[in-house]
Amino acid sequence: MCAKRATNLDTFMNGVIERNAGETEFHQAVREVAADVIPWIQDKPEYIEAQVLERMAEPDRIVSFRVCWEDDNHNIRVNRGYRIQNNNAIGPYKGGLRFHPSVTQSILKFLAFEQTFKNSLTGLPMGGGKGGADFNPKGKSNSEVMRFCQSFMTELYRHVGADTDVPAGDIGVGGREIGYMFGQYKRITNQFTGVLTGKGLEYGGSEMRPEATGYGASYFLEDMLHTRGDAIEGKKVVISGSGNVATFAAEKINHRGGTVITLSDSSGFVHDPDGIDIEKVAWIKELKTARRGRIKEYADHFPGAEFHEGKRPWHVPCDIAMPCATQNEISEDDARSLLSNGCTAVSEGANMPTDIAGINLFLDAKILFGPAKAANAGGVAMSGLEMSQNSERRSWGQEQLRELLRSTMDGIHKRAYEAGVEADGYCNYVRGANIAGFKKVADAMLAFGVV
Ligand code: NDP
Ligand code: 2IT
Repeated sequence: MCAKRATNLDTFMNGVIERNAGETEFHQAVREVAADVIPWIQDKPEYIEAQVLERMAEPDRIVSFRVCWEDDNHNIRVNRGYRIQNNNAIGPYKGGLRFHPSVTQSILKFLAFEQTFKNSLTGLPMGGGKGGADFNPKGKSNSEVMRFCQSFMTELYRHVGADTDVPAGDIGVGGREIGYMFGQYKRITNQFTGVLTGKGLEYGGSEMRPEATGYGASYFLEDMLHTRGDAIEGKKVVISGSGNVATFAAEKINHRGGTVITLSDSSGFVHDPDGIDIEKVAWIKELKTARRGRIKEYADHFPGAEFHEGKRPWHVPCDIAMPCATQNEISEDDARSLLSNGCTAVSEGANMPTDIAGINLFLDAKILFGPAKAANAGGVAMSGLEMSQNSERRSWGQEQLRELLRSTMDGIHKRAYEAGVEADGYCNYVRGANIAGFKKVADAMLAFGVV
């Protein structure tokens, strides 16, 4: 690794691929950042000599462990749990936990790497981490989920802490799972600390944390539109997913006078040309959280809506797209179809939802493209504010937090805009977010010397 300094993208990526064989999602996330950072550091030898990018692409620590639990039929089940502690140069490791059968080390490494830049962009003192397990919460009883979460925390607790590493939710980890894990952490350590965020309001959670990612991605979209003197009002918006991020994004788009025409889950998408209004969004939230149902049921319940099995929504004509489900859900073909149908803005609520070829098409077409590490940073930013409230042992009011979320997203937009605006006035927010996110972490690492 020492011989391959970050002076050339291919040489750098060959090293990353060799050391992380088969971890394609991790390669993709690193390549996307390196493609912007390597040209930018060419006239900044301090970063090249200190091998800062190489160090950022090598997690500080990877913890992997067995999680045993007993299902309702008394079968013993075995899953694999992880925590990737990527970088704590600017604050304790911070990032979500994902419970999904597709979870691998590669996926969590890409997420922990991205989180490092995202957290830096928020302006708050948080390092980057991510974790989770290949556990599938779908179809499991509450008792099974509780036993899994307790077993998971029985190992994780020794690696985390309010000043060390503060996990939160992600796919498959919401309020229910955070509650079970916090309860187990408290039971094992006999300490009530801010070790997790996304907690319930009764036990140290923050107002606005559930809303923060989806609302934040809509605010980022709004900030991008404002640079062109435009607004969300009157726009047709295609959204994927129907979980935490998607439903709160849909709610905020409605507040701003936009029309949401699709939502989805892993079985397919629903298209409602009349618009998925606030009442319908509330119905979906109840369906997906309390009843743990499928989006297909929406089309049975609301006349005029159609369910498209096994399909993604990107071929439905729209003005704006908000991918809010999972990684690589917008392929090059999907991006082409969005562009040819007139889409002029994309705000990524999910992490790495657009593949590199898709991103390049959007940038070449010079549409407004808000990359995940900027657009969805509202969630982790509100987690940072939950940490502050926990440290103070006080809870701030909803109105104050609502304003803080809005101003934090403005700050993220400003940092990405200033580092990404080009000579012709077009803003490449991908480059802006990568460079602004990199600089703060890199400067902290330089201050520490060789560690
Ligand atoms: P949820 O578990 O609440 O919802 C996930 C949604 O995405 C569900 O509708 C789910 O469908 C769908 N989905 C998940 N995996 C797939 C897949 N492989 N193919 C198609 N659809 C899929 O998660 P969140 O809303 O919290 O997370 C969504 C995205 O946002 C993720 O990329 C996450 O990393 C990102 N994110 C989340 C933040 C947060 O604060 N929660 C913060 C920043 C980013 P189904 O029900 O069928 O599984
Ligand atoms: O991807 C993300 O930013 C999250 N899942 C939220 C992380 C957090 O610590 O709130």
